[in-house]
Amino acid sequence: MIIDEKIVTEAIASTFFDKFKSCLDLDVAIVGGGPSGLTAAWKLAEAGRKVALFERKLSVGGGMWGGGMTWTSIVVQEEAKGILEEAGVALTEYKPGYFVADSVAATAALAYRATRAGANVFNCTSVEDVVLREVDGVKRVMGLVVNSSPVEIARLHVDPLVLHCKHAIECTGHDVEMLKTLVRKNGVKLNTPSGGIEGEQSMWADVAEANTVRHTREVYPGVWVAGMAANAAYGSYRMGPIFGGMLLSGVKVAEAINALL
Ligand code: 48F
Repeated sequence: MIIDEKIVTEAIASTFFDKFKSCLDLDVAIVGGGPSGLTAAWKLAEAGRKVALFERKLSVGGGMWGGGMTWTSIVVQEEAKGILEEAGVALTEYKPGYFVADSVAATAALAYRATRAGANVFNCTSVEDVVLREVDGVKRVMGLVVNSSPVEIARLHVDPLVLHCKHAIECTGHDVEMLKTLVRKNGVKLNTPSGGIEGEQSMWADVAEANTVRHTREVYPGVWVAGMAANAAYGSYRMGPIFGGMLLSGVKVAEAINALL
């Protein structure tokens, strides 16, 4: 076969734009491709929902690749180990209740399961704003405003593009970036004790892990928080490289949204 570069180019352009066009009306849009976002994408796609995940960086995986301090092992507790096993990740019990996995294998497995289940992943794509609508006197987030990450990094003056969704999941981690934009630009009240973003506290792994799952919920009409963003929104602690809460949070948000669709 003689390879024609034009056909390679055409294959990329047409399949990518078909994928993008098919995502203009989503069941669920996920912002951030760390462990919580990838798990939510996997479970929602597996349930047959139209889902897309937008990740600013070239690679999905967020803070999971690097284990603890770049030492590439992660720990999960008993309640979450089944999620990694289901994804095909090998785990060993280090001490009773503490299960260890290779962080690269775990991240790759979540990304594979999400995409294989049918989630559309757009890497190198930054979410810079949300779409708001008022329905029956209640404002609701109805979509995302996205731009190419290189455009954002180079600070080029290029307008973004927009897609609609029934539900958006804020999975941007410690920075809780999408929620901050929603509050800063619109002065809206969130479903939190203060009505604003409570902010993340220092390290307390035990409490933080339970709270990550407890705080996974709808924080504003149309917007759900999961993973570290749930702790930042509702004011709980950080937990470092134990990842069970992130995985369980991804499953919880997927199940909660799936039940509404
Ligand atoms: O931080 P991250 O891994 O979030 P997570 O799923 O997991 C947290 C853990 O990794 C770790 C921890 C657990 O033990 O404390 O930190 O809650 O992934 C967040 C992803 O969101 C992307 C960012 O690049 C990262 O990959 N992100 C952040 N802001 C945006 C974004 C944005 N505006 N648009 C698109 N992606």
